[in-house]
Amino acid sequence: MNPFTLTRHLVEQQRNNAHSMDAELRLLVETVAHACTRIADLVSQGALAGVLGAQGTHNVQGEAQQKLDVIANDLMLQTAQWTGCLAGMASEEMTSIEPIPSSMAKGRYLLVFDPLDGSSNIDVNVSIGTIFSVLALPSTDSAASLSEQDFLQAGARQVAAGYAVYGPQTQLVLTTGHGVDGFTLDKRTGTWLLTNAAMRIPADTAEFAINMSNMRHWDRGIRQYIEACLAGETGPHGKNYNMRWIASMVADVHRLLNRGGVFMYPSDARESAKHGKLRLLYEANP
Ligand code: P6P
Repeated sequence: MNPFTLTRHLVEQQRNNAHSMDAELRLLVETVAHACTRIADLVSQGALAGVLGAQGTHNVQGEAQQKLDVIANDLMLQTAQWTGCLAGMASEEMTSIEPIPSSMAKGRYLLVFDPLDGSSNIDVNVSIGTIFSVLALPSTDSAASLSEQDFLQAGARQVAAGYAVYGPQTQLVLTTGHGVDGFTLDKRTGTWLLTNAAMRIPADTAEFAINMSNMRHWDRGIRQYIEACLAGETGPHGKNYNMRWIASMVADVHRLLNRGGVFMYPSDARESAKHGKLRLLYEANP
């Protein structure tokens, strides 16, 4: 059998969509997928590789960084920076943008990523993931004087996006603008194989994802919606629901892509959460 690999999928997408997908974007997506392969290996080793526990530092959001957060971040930088596809990178774990070293070839893309989403789950062996988003430089002359402003683009301007989820299987779900496709890592060969072509969120569902412990802080409208879900078949929705909250957005969203549902992290009355918790560039947009 000729397996349908990520490489073959991207070559066919480039052939069919040459106007929106060039060889550099194909190489960049494959390189990000390779970085996820390496991150998956370290995640699966955990204590055996000495990568668990806190780093002793905090990220720009003020969150305690885990060792694997920093390792995954550095892995992504080292794996992607040499490709000649990028003008720069930015991530949840870095306080400023990361231009490509002057000694390396540059390209017209920007890579934004959360190297390890769901860090609070690392040490208790619950699914976590890597989220990535690819943007194009807003203009060719931006490359010479790259700034944060070049990264602050609307989600609709992404040219590719996706995530890897490190769970019972290691899966990669991505789009280059032509549908969403899922791949499973064959760890024996280090190959991503197409296992979920043309993924679509099911129209019907019986699950919602929200952190219920924050309920007393929510706006009235959010509370009413969730109370209606909790009322089940005796309430306005006329059906019973399950609640799921993994505290790894990647894992919750992956379930939603497969089984339907809604993921919510609403802003609330607390000063620390009044703008919500999910970061636009490398969580919500991708
Ligand atoms: P809480 C992980 O840090 C994250 O950004 C998302 O992946 C996750 O859904 C959320 O935070 C969990 O937040 O407040 O429930 O721990």
